[in-house]
Amino acid sequence: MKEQLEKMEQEALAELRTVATEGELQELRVKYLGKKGELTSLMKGLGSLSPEERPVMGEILNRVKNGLENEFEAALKHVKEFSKTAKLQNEKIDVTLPGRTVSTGTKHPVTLITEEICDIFAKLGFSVAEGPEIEEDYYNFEALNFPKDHPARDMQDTFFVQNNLLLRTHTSPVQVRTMLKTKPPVRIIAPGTVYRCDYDATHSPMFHQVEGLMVDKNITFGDLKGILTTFTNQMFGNDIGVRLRPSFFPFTEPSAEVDIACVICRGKGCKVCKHSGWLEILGAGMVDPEVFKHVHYDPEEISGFAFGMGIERIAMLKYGINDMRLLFENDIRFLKQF
Ligand code: 2NM
Repeated sequence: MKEQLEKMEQEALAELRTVATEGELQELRVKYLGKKGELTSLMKGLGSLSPEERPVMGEILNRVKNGLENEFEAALKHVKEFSKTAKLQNEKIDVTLPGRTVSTGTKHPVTLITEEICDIFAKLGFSVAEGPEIEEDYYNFEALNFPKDHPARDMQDTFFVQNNLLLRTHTSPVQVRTMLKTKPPVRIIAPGTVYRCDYDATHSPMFHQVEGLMVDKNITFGDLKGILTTFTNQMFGNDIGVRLRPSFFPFTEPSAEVDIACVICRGKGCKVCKHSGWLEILGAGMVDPEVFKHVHYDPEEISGFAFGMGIERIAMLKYGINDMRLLFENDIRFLKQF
C-alpha cells in the first residue's frame, strides 16, 4: 500500500506540472482528492489493515494528502496569475495607433450662402427677422400693394392652402409683420423658404430668399445704392461691376433691378450671361407709400428701401453650378464639395 501511495503521489505531482488552466486543475483535483479519487479510495483501504499498521499508514496518508492539497493550492495560484497576465496581454491597446475618423456632414450650399449674406448685412447693422411659411393673403399680397387681379395671386402661380391661406411666395410678409409691430427705424433682413407654382431647369417650386428692409427718416435711393454696392463687393469681390436698371414691383416706387458684371466672363459676354456681360442678382426699390399706409407708417415722415434676392441663383453664380436641380437632389458627392 505504501508503494502504491508513493507511486500515486509521484504521478499526481508530475501531472500537476503540466496543468495550464483552472479547468484542468479542477479535473486533476477530482481525480486524486475527490470523493471517488485515488487518494480517497486508498484511505478507504485503511480499514482492512491490521491494528498495528493502521495508525502508521494513516499518518503517511494524511501527510501525503496535506502535501498534495498544498501543491494544488500553489498550482491554483500560479494558474490564476498566468491567465491574468494572458488576459492583460490580449487586451493591450496601442494608444499610438491613429484614431478612427468620424465623418461629419457639410453645410448645404444654400445654407452657406444664406449665412454669408446674413453676415454681410449684420455688419451693416441689419438684424434677422423670421415669419411663418403658411401666410395670410393680407401679409403676402394685400399689404404689399398687389392689385386684386395681379397674376401672382393666381392659382397658377401661388400654392393655396385655403381661401385666404397660402404658402408665402416671398419673404416680404415678414417685413410687413415687422413694421406692424415695431416703430421706425427698421433695419432687417428676412431669410427663408418660399414657394411658387413653377418647375423647370431654372425654377423649383420651393426655393430660398433673403429680403431686406431699411426704414428711417431721410432714407434715399442713394442709401439703397450704397448698401447694395457694399453687398455685391463683399459677396463677389471689390472690383465686380454693378449697375441698376429701372424696373417695376407693386411694393416699391421707383424700382430697380441690380446686375453684377458676369462672374464667368467678367463682362465680355458668354453663355451664362446670354452675351450681355451682366447677371441680374437683386430686385430693389423705395418702399411704396401704399405699403407704409398698410403698416400705419406716415410716408410724409419716413422713407425706406427694400430689396430681395434668390439664394439658389446666388449660390449657382458663386459656385459655378449650372443646374439648379443639383441643389435639391442632395447627392452626397455633390454636397461634399462645399
Ligand atoms: C424685392 C424687390 C423689391 C420688398 C419690399 C418689401 C416691403 F415689405 F418692404 F414692402 N419687402 N421686400 C422687395 C422690394 C422685394 O424682391 C425682389
